Parts: sequence; structure tokens; C-alpha cells
Amino acid sequence: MTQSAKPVAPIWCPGCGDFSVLAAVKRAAANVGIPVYELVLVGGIGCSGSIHNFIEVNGLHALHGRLLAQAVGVKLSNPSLTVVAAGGDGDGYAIGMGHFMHAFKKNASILYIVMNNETYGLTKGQASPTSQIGFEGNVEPPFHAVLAALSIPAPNFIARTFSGDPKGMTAILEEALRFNREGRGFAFVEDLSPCVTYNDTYKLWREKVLDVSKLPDYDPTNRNTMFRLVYEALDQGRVPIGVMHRPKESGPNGLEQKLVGAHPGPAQADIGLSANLGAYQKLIGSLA
Ligand SMILES: Cc1ncc(C[n+]2csc(CCOP(=O)(O)OP(=O)(O)O)c2C)c(N)n1
Ligand code: SF4
Ligand SMILES: [Mg+2]
Repeated sequence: MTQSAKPVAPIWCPGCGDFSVLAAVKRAAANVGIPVYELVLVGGIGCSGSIHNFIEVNGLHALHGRLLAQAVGVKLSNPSLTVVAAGGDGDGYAIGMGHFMHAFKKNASILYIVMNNETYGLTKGQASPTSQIGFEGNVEPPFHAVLAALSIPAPNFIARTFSGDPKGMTAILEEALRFNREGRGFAFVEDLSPCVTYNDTYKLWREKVLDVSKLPDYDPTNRNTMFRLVYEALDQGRVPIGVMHRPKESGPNGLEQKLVGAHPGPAQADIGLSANLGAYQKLIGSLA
């Protein structure tokens, strides 16, 4: 397969933070040298989830909150593909929360990008699980995805970026894609992506972002330290960004390695009768 879908022009509002993510994904994939026919983008439901329509790759528009299940399915069916799932905070942390938590445990070598704008942009600005108290009448404290991710002891790559820092985002996405292509497991990157129409947080985030790698105790291989640093930054009203977990484990460690191994996966397997006659006969014999 050497062909990919043709992109259309983005339908996002001018200034939407998702434009930075689109540009960074393209740049990172090109810098890592991923051929377009090897890259699959699985979009969620929301403004952010339409990203796969705007880039020349093969993609699919998943069910709301179910993009991770579909992205893991793509990876297991053909582990040679580089699979990126991308969606919003509503998609990932509300309807998709159950799948979100399990993705860290499963540890398939896919990249999950959440464009967090602290609102449901597509449906016109309601409160989401990451909304601040007071936003659109919200009375609940915001969910913090990185703290939740750090609580799961799996060898995942975990990072947070900001659409106002496209260079930093590109570097982190590159590292995440390399991590995936080495089969090391699940990479989660939450991008702070302001919704300029319903929740314009650009100014606030520019003032408050804090690159955790600049902190004295920074050690992304140590979950305890990172949890404390992120928690303290939040406590001080800062917005932490940067690599928050970089596992020590270096070899292939992903779910696809454990379930599919050296097999090419169902999508590329020879399912013809002649190649499989012996196995079919054995199976039928076992039922007699
Ligand atoms: C099953 C289902 N429930 C609800 C909706 C309505 N809906 C569409 S997008 C969305 C949330 C979008 O928010 P988010 O995932 O944060 O994406 P954003 O638009 O902010 O990028 C909702 C609730 C739907 N499409 N399907
Ligand atoms: S409504 Fe918000 S999230 Fe959606 S395209 Fe516009 S700025 Fe972006
Ligand atoms: Mg959103």
C-alpha cells in the first residue's frame, strides 16, 4: 500500500490551538522519516478529532471516546504501522475515560495526543472534565491526566506540551514517535490547545507554563519525583509542561510484541488455504 488519503483544508476557527498540533505532527513525522503510507491517524469526535482529515495519511474517524480501542486494533492487526490516536479532553476523559486508563496498562506502541482546551469545543463550549471551577457553571475540580497517568506503573512515555510552543511540541512528538517505532510501548502527550472561541486560555497559559525539565529535582525516570513536581507546580497555580515520564526500559515492550510477536499480524498474514491447510486440519481434528 503506497497511497494515502488526500487532505482537505482545516475547518477550525482561525487561531485554534489545534493548528499547532497539526503542524507539529506533520513536522515530527517528517523528521522521524515515517513514510505517509506507514502512518495511520485515528481521530476522536470533536473539533480536535477531525485532525486526520487535514493531513495526507490514512486515517479513520472513530466512535466518540473509543478511538483508543480502534487505534490499538489497527496496531495489533499490522504492527509495522505507526499509529497515532488524536482527540479532545471530552472524548478522552469523559466518555472515553475507561479506555483511557486501560491504555496505559495495555501499553500498545501507539501515540495518543489529547488536545486539551478544557471545554467541549465542537458542541459550543460546555464544561469538560478538565474545566476549571466556575467555567460555565462548573462546580467540580478539574481532572489532571498526567497525575492519573503517572499513577499507573507501566513503562509508558508521558508528556505535556503547549500549542503556544510549537517547537517544544515537535521535539516531544518526535521522541514519542521514536519510542513507538522502537516498540517500547504507549506514548501519551497531552497538548494544551486553547479553544479561542469558547475558552481562550492562550494569555493565561503563556504566563503560567512551567517547563518541568528546568526544575532542580527533575528526573523523568522517577515517578515519585515527577508526581511531586507536577503536583507542587499545580498547587502554585503553574501549568506544568515537558516530558513527565521516560521509562528506563529500552527494549521492545509493547502489547503488540507480547500478543503478536514476530508474526506480521492478521492484516499481512497469508490466510490462503494452501498455507494454512495443516493448521485447519489440526483444528478440525481437535474438535472430532
Ligand atoms: C455518543 C455521543 N455523545 C455525545 C456526542 C456529542 N459530542 C460531540 S463532540 C463532544 C465533545 C467534544 O469535546 P472534546 O472531546 O473536548 O473535543 P473538542 O471539540 O473540544 O476538540 C460531544 C459531547 C456525540 N457526538 N456522541
Ligand atoms: S470551537 Fe474552539 S476547539 Fe473548535 S475549532 Fe473553534 S477554536 Fe478550535
Ligand atoms: Mg475539548
